[in-house]
Formats: sequence, structure tokens, C-alpha cells
Amino acid sequence: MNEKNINSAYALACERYNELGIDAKAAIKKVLGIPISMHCWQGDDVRGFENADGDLTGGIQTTGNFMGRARNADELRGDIEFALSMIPGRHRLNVHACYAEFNGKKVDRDQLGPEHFKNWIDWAKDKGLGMDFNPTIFSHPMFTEFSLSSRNKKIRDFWIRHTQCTRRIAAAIGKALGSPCVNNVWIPDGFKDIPADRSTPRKILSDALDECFAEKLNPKYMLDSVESKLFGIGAESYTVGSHEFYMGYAVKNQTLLTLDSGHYHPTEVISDKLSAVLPFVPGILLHVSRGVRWDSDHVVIVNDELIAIAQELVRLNEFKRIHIGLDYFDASINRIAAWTIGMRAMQKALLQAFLEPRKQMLDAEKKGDYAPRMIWGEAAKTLPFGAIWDKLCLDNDCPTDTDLLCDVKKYENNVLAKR
Ligand code: RNT
Ligand code: ZN
Repeated sequence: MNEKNINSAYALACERYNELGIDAKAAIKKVLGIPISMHCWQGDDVRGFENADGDLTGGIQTTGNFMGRARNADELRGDIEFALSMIPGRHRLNVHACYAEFNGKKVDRDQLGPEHFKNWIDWAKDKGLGMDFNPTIFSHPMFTEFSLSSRNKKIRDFWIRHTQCTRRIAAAIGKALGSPCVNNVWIPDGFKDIPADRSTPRKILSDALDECFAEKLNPKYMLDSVESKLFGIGAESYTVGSHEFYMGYAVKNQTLLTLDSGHYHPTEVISDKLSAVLPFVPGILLHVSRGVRWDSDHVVIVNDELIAIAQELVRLNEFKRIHIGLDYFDASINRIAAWTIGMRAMQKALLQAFLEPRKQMLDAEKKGDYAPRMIWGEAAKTLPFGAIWDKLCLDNDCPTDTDLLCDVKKYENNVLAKR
């Protein structure tokens, strides 16, 4: 896109926002100050590098066979670097334990240590990225249908040890990078069909989590979070770690709570949950995703719910306590585009939220006069937001939306097609 056109459209757009008392330049600055945790697992279809051909289990699934999946950590880091070059601002990388690098000496997941993530940490430091982390409690012979909630002590203890390892790794990451690393526990445990006993697995899980979290680690370096889910493929009737379970657990034990936007009933939205949950927990981790029918993990795009989430984030103004991360995996399209589209969509939604005629809407609401609130909400949708976004991209050496394709295709031909 022509630079001159971007600049003149921006100047006019600023004036238009200014008429409404909105500072567009300040909005750009605010968006650039918000790090988003990009999930490494979009780049290799959630496979990890422990085995060449590990099957993805745990009720999550990638579909599609687009060329050029990253086959090792170096390729994955290269792809991430390229994606980040098209995403304005400074961000974080969210890594799963199954992305360990063994340097010839493979250990099982209950023996992992920070040394297995040295390359990731050094690389993140070099790039100025923060990092977040996750135990990988799926795609492993010790994961049957149950893990931390298993009645089998041997299985349960294995996953407890694994989770304990990941907390220490997270603390080492946070210390090395100078920013707390959120360690997010998600387990797929559940029943395909109607259980005869819903409470025992939940009791077991609660006790197992207590064991996982028993070691006190410095919140300056790592933060614990727990993630609920409604159902998974093969666990349609009962999920041990349901929303109410983890909300209770997080409130009682003062851990963070992860809200994944794909993990609720189709008309249930996390935008409404942020202000309800935040007063009672030390923080929230967002897994911004996009549910489509049975799938909870489509690429994030700007839609009504994303905008509603961003509006709530801006209105709450608790960016230290609410950690924004993405979580989806689409193997049917260029994976680098998938990352870039999702990250930029989150930023666009935030920008739009910073540009809303907030004062006007609030004034109307306080007076109990709701038509003006609706009029301002509707007006916000046709304000020249795109001109502000284009300028944000231009000033940060990133392609505009219409130029994105050209960059993506070049990398596809030069790098991905050769894999
Ligand atoms: C699965 C959860 C979980 C995973 C990642 C890979 O439904 O959302 O967060 O997507 O841990
Ligand atoms: Zn998630």
C-alpha cells in the first residue's frame, strides 16, 4: 500500500476521532504496549519434537495437511521469527513441554528440566520475547483417558511429577527473561459416555493439583494457571476439569484461571466472564481462540466476540493481571499466516476498543438513556479505524493487511515449499 496514502488517510482519521474526543495516536501507543503470548504449537500442528510421528491425543485434533510444517525446533523458531516480523510490537511465546530439545539424551516428561529449554530461552532472550509454558498432558503413552484425575496412582503420579517439573522450568524461564512465566495446566480427562460417578475423579484431581502446586515458587518468576473445558473429542459426556471445577479451585487456591474462548457452550462468551472472575483470582490467562461447531480451535479473526473481549480488556484496564494468549491450530492453511492473522486480529480488536467513544456511551448508560448508548456503539463501527491500523503497521515496519499476502507467499515459496 502506498505510504503517502496511508499518511494522508491517517491524518484525516485522526481529525475525525479528535472531533469525538478520542486520541488515535495514544490508542496506537497503548496497543503497542500490550504483549500477546503467541502459541508455538500452531507451527507444527501440536506435535512437538519428542517423536518423529507422535499422534495427537487428548480430545484435540488438527485437520489439514498444508505443506511446510516445522519439523524441528530450529525450523519452528525460524517460522516464528518470520511471523513476528509481520506482527507489530513486542510479544511473548507460549511453549509446551513437548517442545523440549534433548541434545541426544532423551528423558521422559517427568524428568524434564530447564536445560531442555535452553535453546528456547536463549533465543527468546535474544529476540526480547517473554515466554509462557505448559505441561503437556496428552500425546503420551501414560495418557490413557485420564491423567491427573486417574484412579491409577502410577499414572497420576507420573503426571504430578511432570507438572512439578514444568513449574520449575517456568520459574527458570521467568527468571532468565525477567518477566513472570505463566504455567498453564490443562488436562483432557473425561468420559465419552455418561459416568456412574462424577465426583470421584474431581476429588482425585483436586488432590493431585494440590500436590502439583505444593512447592512454593516465586510469583515474580512463575504463575500457576488452570484451564477448564466443556468437552473434547472422545470425552463428550463428562470433563473432569469443567469450568465450575477450576473456577472453584482457582478461587480457593488463588491460582490464575485460564479462560479459553473455545471452551464454552456456543452462545456462552468469555467477554462476560472477565469482570465476573477477576475480583476473585490473582489473574486470568486468556486463550483467545475461535470455536466453530464442535471445534474450539479455529484461527482467531476479528469478529463480534473478539471485539467484545478487547472492549472488556480495555475497560477493565488490568493488563498486568490479565495475560493475553492465543490458542488454536489449523493445519489446512499456511501456518505462518495463521499465526499472523490471529495475532494481528487481537491487536486490531484492541485498537478498535481503544478508539471507541467510551465516554459518550458511559454517559448515556449512567443516565439510563440507552438509545444514545446504542447510537454511539453503532457509530464506532464505521469510524475510520482501518486508517489508524494501517499507520500502526507502516510505522512498525509491518505490512498492511492488503500487503500481507505478498510477504507470506514469498516465504511459502522460498522456505516452506522446500521442506
Ligand atoms: C485444549 C486446550 C489447551 C490446548 C493447548 C495445546 O482444548 O485449549 O490449551 O489447546 O494446551
Ligand atoms: Zn486452551
